[in-house]
Order: sequence, then structure tokens, then C-alpha cells
Amino acid sequence: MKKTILITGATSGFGKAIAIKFAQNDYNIIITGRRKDRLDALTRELEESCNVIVTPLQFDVRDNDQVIQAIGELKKSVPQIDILVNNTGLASGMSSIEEGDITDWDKMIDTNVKGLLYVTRAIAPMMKHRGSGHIINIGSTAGKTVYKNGNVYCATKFAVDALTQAMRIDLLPYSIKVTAINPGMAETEFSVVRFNGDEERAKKVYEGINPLRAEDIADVAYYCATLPAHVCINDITVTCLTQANSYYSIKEADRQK
Ligand code: NDP
Ligand code: 8X3
Repeated sequence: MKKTILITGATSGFGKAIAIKFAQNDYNIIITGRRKDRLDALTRELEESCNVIVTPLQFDVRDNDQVIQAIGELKKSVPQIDILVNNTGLASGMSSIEEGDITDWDKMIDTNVKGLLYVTRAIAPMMKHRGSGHIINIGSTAGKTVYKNGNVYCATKFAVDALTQAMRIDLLPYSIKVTAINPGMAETEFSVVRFNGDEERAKKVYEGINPLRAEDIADVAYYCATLPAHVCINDITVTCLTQANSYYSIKEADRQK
């Protein structure tokens, strides 16, 4: 029987690349996000190119009623979810704490922390009941080291780190693996969202650094998910060659070759 993976935030970036990677490797896929046109397009693309079942679920992770409704419906047609990737997340703005925009703060906390909790709360009981499963949380280097003006975004990713550790302890008796993947800078729609659609400013973030690509993180997720049953990667931090941590990176041109 094919395994099933549910990936939140699969309409772009890491989530989309993870969906493609697992579909290409014969997993049935459940993809979620708010942009229905993108969910439908990816469903068509994967169903045409891979012999797997793709189920799109449109909901906003910040709304627990929507999460419960969508996962409740899903349970009627999908017997089990083997892997949950809590990938949905965003940064909104980048300013010093005393100038921060409260709407940005709410958006990040509600999406990155509460959204991850709502989805986990809806799916973990199914894994507990079955006595197996794997939850992969996408954290960040921002959840390991704080950087200037990253304040609330970093705090949400520190929370993801703490929740990953907590989930692993709580779910240990039920043979549920819990893994955090903490990427460094990767060129997705992340910075365009962070800077409210300002593509030029977003591009500048990655200028001269050869950042990670979404596919790199999909490869890491696939590696973590396909290890033997007795092996659980707890925490993995992945950066591009020119980044050491959240605040220290160099330009490609400054690399000794
Ligand atoms: P993208 O902006 O490309 O993708 C974010 C995904 O999250 C989209 O599919 C978006 O879908 C979904 N999403 C956002 N808000 C909501 C919401 N309220 N409800 C449902 N879905 C939502 O960014 P990335 O792929 O880069 O980001 C994925 C994760 O990786 C995030 O958690 C981010 O914090 C983390 N990360 C990113 C890094 C980077 O440098 N890119 C580095 C480290 C971590 P839609 O808009 O359709 O709802
Ligand atoms: C995203 C990476 O460095 O932009 O989590 O915060 S960073």
C-alpha cells in the first residue's frame, strides 16, 4: 500500500517541492494552502506525471474551525496519514521591536505557532491511534539564533523548536517520530511575502549568495522520512555554503576558491 503524506503550505516554496519529491517517489499526497488555483494546478500536475492520488485541501491554518472541518472531511476518504509536514509559515515585516506592526506580529504568531498546533492537534490523534507516524516541523536557523529586527519571526521559530522537542516527548510512547528541519536562507516566495510583495527588496536578500533551493529541503525531508523504522532524526539545520548561522553569511565572491 502506498504511504500518504500531508504537507501544509504546498502552494509554493518548500511545501510544493516536498509534494513533488514525495509524489515522484510513489507517495499519495495531501496538499494544503489558501490559494485554490495553485492547489488545483499542482494536483493536476502531479496526477498527470505520477501514478499517485493527490488530495487538495484549501484552508487557512489560522482558523481552527477550518482546520477541523478540512481534516474531518479528509478522514472519510483517506484511511491514514503516515507523514505530516508542518511547513506553513511566513515572516511579515522586519523592524525593530519598538516600531513593530501588531498586525504583522499577530499574523506570524497565528500562522507559525497556532496554525502548526491546530493542524498537529487534528492529525496526531490518528497517528497515536495507529501507533505510528512521522511529524516533520519546518523550523529555521531563525529558531536557533536571533538576528537584528527578526524579533517576532525568530520567536515563532524558537517556539517551533520548543514544540518539536515537546511533541517528541509526548508522542514517544506511540512510536511517532518528530523531526525539525531548520533551513537557512532559501529563495522561495518567503521574502516577497515578508516585504509585502516588494520583489526587488526580496531579491536583494539573496544577492551574491547562492542560497538554498526549495528542492534541497525536499531532499532533506525525503531523507529524514525514509530512514529505517528505528531511526529518528530529531533536528537538522541546513544552510547554503556561504551561511554559517542566522546573522553570519558571506557573499559568493568572498569565498576563497
Ligand atoms: P513560501 O512563501 O514560498 O510558502 C509558504 C506557504 O505557506 C505557501 O504555500 C502558503 O500558501 C502557505 N501559507 C502561508 N500562510 C498560510 C495560512 N495562513 N494558511 C494556510 N497556508 C498558508 O515560503 P517558504 O516555502 O520559504 O516557507 C515555508 C516554511 O519554511 C515557512 O514555515 C518558513 O518560515 C520556513 N523557512 C523558510 C526559509 C526561507 O529562507 N525561505 C528558511 C527557513 C525556514 P497560501 O499563500 O496559498 O496559503
Ligand atoms: C527564514 C530564514 O534568515 O530569512 O526562516 O530568517 S531567515
